[in-house]
Amino acid sequence: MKSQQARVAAIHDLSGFGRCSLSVILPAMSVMGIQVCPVPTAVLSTHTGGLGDVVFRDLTDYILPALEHYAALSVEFDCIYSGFLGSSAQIGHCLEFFEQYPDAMAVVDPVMGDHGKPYRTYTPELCARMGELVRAADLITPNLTEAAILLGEEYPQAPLSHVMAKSWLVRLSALGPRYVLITGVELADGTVSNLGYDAQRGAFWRVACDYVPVAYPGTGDIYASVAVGAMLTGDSLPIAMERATRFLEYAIKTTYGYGTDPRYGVMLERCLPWLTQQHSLKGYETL
Ligand code: PXL
Repeated sequence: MKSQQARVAAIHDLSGFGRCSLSVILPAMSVMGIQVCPVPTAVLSTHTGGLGDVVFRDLTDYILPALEHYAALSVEFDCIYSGFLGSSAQIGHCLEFFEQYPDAMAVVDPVMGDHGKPYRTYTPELCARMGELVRAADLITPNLTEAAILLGEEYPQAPLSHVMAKSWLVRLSALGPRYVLITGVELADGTVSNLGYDAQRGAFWRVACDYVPVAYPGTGDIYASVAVGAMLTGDSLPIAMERATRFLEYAIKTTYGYGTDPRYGVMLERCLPWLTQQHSLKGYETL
């Protein structure tokens, strides 16, 4: 059963409030014309970023039966995209998804932490096993915190030189993935940039972001889903990176202008139509 539209299995949590994970991935990719099939790893009342006592229901025992059902139906996927995982056993289940669909693009957003710290539910064991998943990926989208954890490096306290940034990209790709995207990197040239590397072409890219003095949850999920959605609909890597970066700049600035509680996430609903429009994207640079 091959569909005309790209079809993605998204193995992420479903957080009811706070605009992250499946709650933002589904609308963002859908509006780009991609069919997203959610495979929830856990159901949470909110994200884990400062909204109090989260109600958390683990769905570890759901993932493999769901995979078996899709295989029995001969449903095909163009991409398997994993994100926030609720237990270390789920790493193995994601690997089984990748094995069942060897032709699908394997995307791993190695969700583990932000701002130099792991998220509350991410144990050292879960972080260690995330490396296994990264080895099986074609494309990974860590933020700088996650890149440091994957490389066993300290979170950088000073801006990264271009040489260091390139070395991190190459070392991450040496773990397995052809494409590496690192988000939110403060570079020594004074910019905060999203970086990209295509190991097959030996090509390094960067897209500089406008700085806004506030951090919203879910922006990494939106970045990864728009960048992956753009690649699945034919964009080159640097254009996909730029589309995702420009969209987030727009969503963050829209939200910042209203002064809403940052823990509630970006006002995605107001901004989604941007993703249906043509934009002239020519702001990427080589790194
Ligand atoms: O956006 C990453 C993310 C996804 N899922 C949950 C989270 C977070 C970040 O805080 O808490 C449940």
